Formats: sequence, structure tokens, C-alpha cells
Amino acid sequence: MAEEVEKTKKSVDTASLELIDKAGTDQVSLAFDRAERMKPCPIGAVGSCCKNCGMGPCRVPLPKGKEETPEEKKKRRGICGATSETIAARNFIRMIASGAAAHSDHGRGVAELFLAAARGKAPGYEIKDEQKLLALALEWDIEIGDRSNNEIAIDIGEKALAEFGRQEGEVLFLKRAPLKRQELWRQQGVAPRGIDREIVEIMHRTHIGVDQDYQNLLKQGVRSSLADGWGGSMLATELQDILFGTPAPVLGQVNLGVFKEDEVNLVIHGHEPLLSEMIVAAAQEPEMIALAKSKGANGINLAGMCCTANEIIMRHGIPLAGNFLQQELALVTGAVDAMVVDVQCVMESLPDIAQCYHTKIITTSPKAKISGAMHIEFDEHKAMEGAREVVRIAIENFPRRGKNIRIPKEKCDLIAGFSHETINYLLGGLFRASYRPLNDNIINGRIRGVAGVVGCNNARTAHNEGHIAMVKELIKNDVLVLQTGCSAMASAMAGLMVPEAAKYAGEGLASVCEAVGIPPVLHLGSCVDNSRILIAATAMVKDGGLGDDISDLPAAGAAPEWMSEKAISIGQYFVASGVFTVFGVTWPTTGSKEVTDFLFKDMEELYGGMWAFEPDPVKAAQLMIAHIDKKRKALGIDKARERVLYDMEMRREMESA
Ligand code: NFS
Repeated sequence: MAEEVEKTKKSVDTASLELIDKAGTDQVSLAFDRAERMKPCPIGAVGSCCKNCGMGPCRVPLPKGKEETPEEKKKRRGICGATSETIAARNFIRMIASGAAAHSDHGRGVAELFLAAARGKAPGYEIKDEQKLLALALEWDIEIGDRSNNEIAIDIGEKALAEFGRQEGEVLFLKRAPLKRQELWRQQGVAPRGIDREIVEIMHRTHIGVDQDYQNLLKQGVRSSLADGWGGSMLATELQDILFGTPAPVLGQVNLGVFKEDEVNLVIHGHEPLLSEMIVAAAQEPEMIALAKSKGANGINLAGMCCTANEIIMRHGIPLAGNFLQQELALVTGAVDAMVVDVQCVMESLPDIAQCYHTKIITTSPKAKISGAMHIEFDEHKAMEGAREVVRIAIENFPRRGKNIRIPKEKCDLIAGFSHETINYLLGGLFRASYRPLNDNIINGRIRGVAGVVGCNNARTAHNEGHIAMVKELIKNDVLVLQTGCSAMASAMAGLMVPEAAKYAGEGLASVCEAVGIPPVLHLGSCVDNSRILIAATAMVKDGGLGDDISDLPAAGAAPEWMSEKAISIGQYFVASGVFTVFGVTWPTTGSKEVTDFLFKDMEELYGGMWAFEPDPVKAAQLMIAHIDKKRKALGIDKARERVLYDMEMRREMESA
């Protein structure tokens, strides 16, 4: 029994638990085990450790168990004199800088490939969504006339790339936000100039002896996060859609049970869809399939991991093998012939674990090599050749598979691919696409509000538990949930992303889902696709009836199992866009009350959205619902909902009579 309790602390997913067990037998060390062995540093965890210079690291923890006098507080400083406020704020915005850099460098890579494709220098890639290309050309004042798609795309690609190095003015996509929001950003002085510039400025300001006013530091954090959400991430999403196709609803499967005993299993892991798009094409080539058969396999089975998985399920229906904490477990099945990775959220333990089985780990980005892995560098000019090589390595490794194989049986259906365009279309129809029905159902109270639940897994908390508990609580209370990243996969594994999941939803939300034919939990893609949530929120504002800014919407955001710096950047741009955003597991500024209060309280004054921290996912969901109700009241639509509830009560009474 004691062991049962221990095990369920690691994950709520039975497939994962089965493989955690197998790893134990195989003497493989996993993130779960390392998390148990190594406790987080209590000073660093709350943002009270500064290692920004060679005199430190300086630790400025709050004194334990007693109230601090102002005199004592004055003395609690780093060697350079930095206070705990400055140190916590510096640490926090450095997380934003790193997160924004990761998303934006992804966006830059897409822009470079986009441009190369338009110039005919990236064979195999071509514009897939002409409508979206033309829409963006119109938005950016790029001449269409009788120019070819590629000519237009060259101008778009150049303009997109220039966004990263822009020195003055404003990031172009800021203009997509509601007008009131744009004005607010300008008033607050946080409208980002250029993407790279804001990130660099964080690194400058947090160098020893520069910005030493925590509020001023946090302000630059906001500006940089906006450069991510409304800049780098949004560029990544838009250009990927034009180049690879805008997602539309597609049926797929998720969890470690998607591997096949009799086929070559190739896992595509990481974040950027550039190479994976080509691998999908290469794996379908008749020569590759023939080669696989010649090695005794019945075919080639691709499966995605982490955000690459989200990218390729949305566009091709390729199954999702799992989220962040399942990457090691995929290898423990013994059935993965190769795992190809690019950037972000890839564990360095993979090559080591692979040695216990037969799996080849292949790195592909010049930015991300791992010792012990093979490296096949992705070259956009000959992407197909690289993709074929990867597929061939997986096939040739198939006969080396050992006998120690266990593929869990768990796999679950899901519907992915809810882009902003699809939601618009599903709700309003092709010729009058709009968010009107959504707004109407929010106004009449059938849908209480909308929540974005996103982010990672975190080995400090039971894998997937927070996501699933939070999402269930939200939909039970008639909140429509939009998801991305590893969080989306967690819900999908729990069966929440199929129309039948309406049975978990409150009566109002269930009735809308049934009428429109959508699940109560919508999969919007990878983490850069959180920009789709910003666009959806803006579309709701523009459709009318729910106020004139994102901060007026009955909406909230959350990352119940966050761990990456990218999640902090996302959370900050949600907040700065006017969204109440609650994180779980741990909060990185609690070492400074001032900084934490500023993020949790003062930001609401400044931006209409604010942070919160609540490790209990159900309580966190209730905070979100309370915020949604507060916004409904401010809009004067709280009464409508009461009527709906009254109606249901009445019906129940009638039924029982
Ligand atoms: Ni997002 Fe995607 Fe997952 Fe977290 Fe990592 S994969 S970009 S950072 S862990 S959600």
C-alpha cells in the first residue's frame, strides 16, 4: 500500500506508472527518481539567490520564524548592495528573457525557412495556406496585385525577420490587440520595440549594478513577454500556418500505447515543425516503407513528443506519444527505434537511457547537441535528404530491438487542430464566420467563461494530475477550456478532448458542445500557439457584448504544472494582456513579499490582469471561476446565468415531482 501511494505521487497515468515500474526493474534512472533524490534549493526556489556576478552567489533569504525589523531588512543585501526585491525581480525577468528567447528564436527559424522557401531555396517546402498568406499581406500593406504567392511571401518573410531586429516603433502584431489594450500598453510604456531588443535589454538591466528598482525591472519583463506573445510566438504560429497549413480538426490518438510492436517506431521530439514536416513526408515514401518491410517491420509508425507532437498531430493526425515527463518512458518501452530531437524540453538523460535499450537518439539543431547522441544537422536547403537519413536510421535499427519490450495498452482518442480560424468557422459557418455564438452563449450564461490551461509537467508534482483535476473542475462549472502544450496532452490522455467528454461538463456548456459538435476542451496546439488564445480572446472582444478589452472578458489562464522559463514568459504576457493567470507547484518570487505583491495585486491596477499562485488545482480552478464571475458581474451578465441555473433547478424539481 505504501508503495502504491508513492507510485501515484509520480503520475496519475497508468501507462506511465507501468513504465516507471519497468524502469525500476531495468535499473534506469528517471526524472521522477532524480526529483526524489534531489530536493530543490529552498533559497533559489523563492528567488533569493543571486549569481549574476563573481562575488556571489549571494543568498538573501527571509529570516525564519520571526518578524524582521526594518533595520535587519536593510542589512539583508547582496555584496553589491542588491536587496531581496531587486534580486527576486532580476531572477524573475531573466526567466522571462530566456522563455521569450526560446519562443522567439523558434519564430526566427520559421521566418528564415519561410523566406528560403519563398525564394525557392528550400526544396520540398511550399506555401500551403494561400488565404492566410494574402490576409497577412493585406494586414502588413504588402502589394498583392498579380504577384505570385512566392513574390508576396518574400516580402512577408523579410518583414517578419526584421521584427526580431527592429530598433524602434512597435512590434507589428500589437495592432491586432483590442484598441484599448494597445493604448494601455503605450501609456504604461511597455509596447515592445523589437523582439531581440527587449530580451537583450533584460540581460543588460539585470547585470550587476544596472536596474535596481524592482518595479522598473518587472516593467521590462512585461515588455519582453509581450514581444514574445504578440511577437515571436505569434510570428511562429502565423508563418507555420502559411507554410505547413492552418490546422483544422483532426482525430488522433495519445499516450504511450501508440507505439506498435510490429512497426518501426520513430519519435519526433522537441518543438520546431521544420524538420518534422519533412520526416512525416519521408516516412510515407514507398521506398522507405519497402525498406522497413525488408527489415521485417510491417511499416513505419511516427509518434510525436512534447510540442513537436502538437504541431504534427494538428496538421497530419500523427499520434502523440506523450508529454514532457513521458520522454524517458518512451525509451523504457524498448520499442522506440529512434528518437529525433531539435530544441527545448529535451532531457539530457536520453542518450544514457537509450544505452539500456537499442534506441538511437539523434540531435538535429546546431543549437542543441547532446553528448552521447548522434548528430545529423538539419539543413533547410536539403531537408528531405536529412529527413530520409533519420527515417533510414530508425528502420535499420529495428532488427536490433531486444526482447525487453513493453508497450502499455493505454491510448486515447482526441480531436486536435482548433485554430482560431476553425473556431470561427465552426461557430459561425464558412460564410459568416464569427465568434457571435460563443459570445451569445457567454452572455446568456450557458457558458460561464473561457479558460486557457497550458504549460508543462513538473517532476515535483504528480504527472498530469493538476491539469486533469483543474480542467475537470472548470468544465463542470461551464467554463470552456482552451489548451496548448503538455497540458493539452494531459487532458487528451484523460479523454477530455472528444465530444463525448461533454458528459463531464455542466449542463450549459454540454448543451453548447452538443449543438456545435465540439469537445468542452479544445486543443489549440503547441506553446507558441498560445498566441492563438490571444487572437481568440481579441476576436471575442471585437465581436461585441463582452466589453472592449481582453481584461473585460470572463476569462482566466493557468499553468498548473509549469516548470519551464517559457511558461513564465507566457504567463506574463497573458497577465499583461489583461488575463488573471494562476500557476501551480511553486512560485519563484516568494522570497520577496514586495515583488510577489506587485505581481499578484498591483499588476491588476496596471494591466487589468494579475498573477496568482495556488498549488491545489481544484482550488486554483475555483479562483479562476471566481474571477470569471467577477467579470460577468462587471459586464452585467451575472443575472442571465442565475436565470439559467434557476431554470435547471426548476427542471430538476419538475423531474423529481
Ligand atoms: Ni511548453 Fe512545449 Fe511541454 Fe512546457 Fe516544454 S514541451 S513549449 S515548455 S514542457 S509545455
